[in-house]
Amino acid sequence: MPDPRLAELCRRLPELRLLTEPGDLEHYGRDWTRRWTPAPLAIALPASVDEVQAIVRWANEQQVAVVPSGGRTGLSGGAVAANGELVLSMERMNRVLAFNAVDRTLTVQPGMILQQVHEAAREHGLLYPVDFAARGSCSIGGNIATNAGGIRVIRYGNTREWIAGLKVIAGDGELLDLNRGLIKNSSGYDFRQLMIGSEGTLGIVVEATLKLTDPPPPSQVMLLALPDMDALMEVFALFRERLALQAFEFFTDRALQHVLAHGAQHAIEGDHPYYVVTEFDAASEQQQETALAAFGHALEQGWVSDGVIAQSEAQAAALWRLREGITESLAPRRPYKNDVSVRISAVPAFLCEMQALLAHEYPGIEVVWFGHIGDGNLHINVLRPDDLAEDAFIAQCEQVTKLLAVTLHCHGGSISAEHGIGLVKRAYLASTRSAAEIALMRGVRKVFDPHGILNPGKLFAAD
Ligand code: 2HG
Ligand code: ZN
Repeated sequence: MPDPRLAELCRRLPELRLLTEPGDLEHYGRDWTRRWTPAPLAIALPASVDEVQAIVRWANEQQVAVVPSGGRTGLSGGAVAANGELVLSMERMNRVLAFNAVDRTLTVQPGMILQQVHEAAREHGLLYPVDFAARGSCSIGGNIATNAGGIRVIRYGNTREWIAGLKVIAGDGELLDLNRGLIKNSSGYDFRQLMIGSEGTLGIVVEATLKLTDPPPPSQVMLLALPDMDALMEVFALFRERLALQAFEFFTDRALQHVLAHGAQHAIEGDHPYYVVTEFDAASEQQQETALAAFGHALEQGWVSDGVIAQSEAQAAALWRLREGITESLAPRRPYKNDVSVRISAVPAFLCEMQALLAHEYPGIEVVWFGHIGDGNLHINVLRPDDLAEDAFIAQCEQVTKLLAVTLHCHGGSISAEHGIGLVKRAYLASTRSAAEIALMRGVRKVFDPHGILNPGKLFAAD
């Protein structure tokens, strides 16, 4: 017997592609967290703004919750549908709609894969600079929903900086055309910015106008081996001062071992506790010499134990793989993840406290650290020991996250730097945002989504 609500949806939108097979429900009902059992009502794959709008109107009338869905590469449960929701997959809305050479903007549909956005910008001799390891699978709509950051924030900032305009279907079904690509617009509240990072709780992005920029100058990629954390911060300060950095990423030896076991090729002999992959402008011989001199200075000071500069694009890609392959190499272990940030100036003190905390709270448990040290964002992946049941493991990790949240609070940091709050970090939102802010967030949500149908339970518990 078909669900009467779905029958009504099909009556209204006879052309809508709707999936209800168990395999599809499972596939579209989960993200990379793999912690919740997917249980959506159905999957809708709209092909137009009109269809999205009609679905949202139907959802309001039928009181069906809607989970907006992109590439589902999220790590915070933001795209999980485990409670009979309708998953609204944007994967068929995946085209470039317009390029404007004068404005230097690219207007795209939300289901476009990030890598295709990069390629489309490149075809016009320009760059869309937000970039990270999931580029081949994540969608631009999901990037906007989480204000995605990644590996080049140090140079280009987060997704937020690159959105010139958004078309959005709000929770009540209204189509909003936000900012329309304007650079200057001092006409009241900027709802475009409010939508960015709202994790699908205020509206569904149906079109995005992205800013593009000049392609980066030729660069070089360097892998460094370091003896300790203090050295890491010294090298960062030195390189930031002398070089034009495009990226400065770090990982520990533990992280490296996982990537190597996953097929990556190492480039430095011997055992070293920490590594950095950095990329910097190297258009001129002078810039290349400056980089070598900075490396030499770090070596003399004992901040760096060894290093290698990529001699070809293939070698640069191989060095990057050591950093970018970490998440994938750990994925089979389904790690418990923390994605935290502090101001760059607070990194050394925070790292010190966090190291002590984790060593104390996770004795005998493998903890893998890596991240975007250049912008204050650290990833902490905790691996479940074989002899510990999943539930007990998560309970232990949640206890530690509470302590971590307190430490973060003391340093003025954030419990989610770039993955979003979703379901995973919901209980800790109050460590980063004040009670007054959360009350306002709930109020804003009511304005945009009066019936609470958009991604309920994500970011904060449903009313
Ligand atoms: C990265 O920086 C991603 O590689 C994933 O943000 C981080 O897996 C993680 O914890
Ligand atoms: Zn990251």
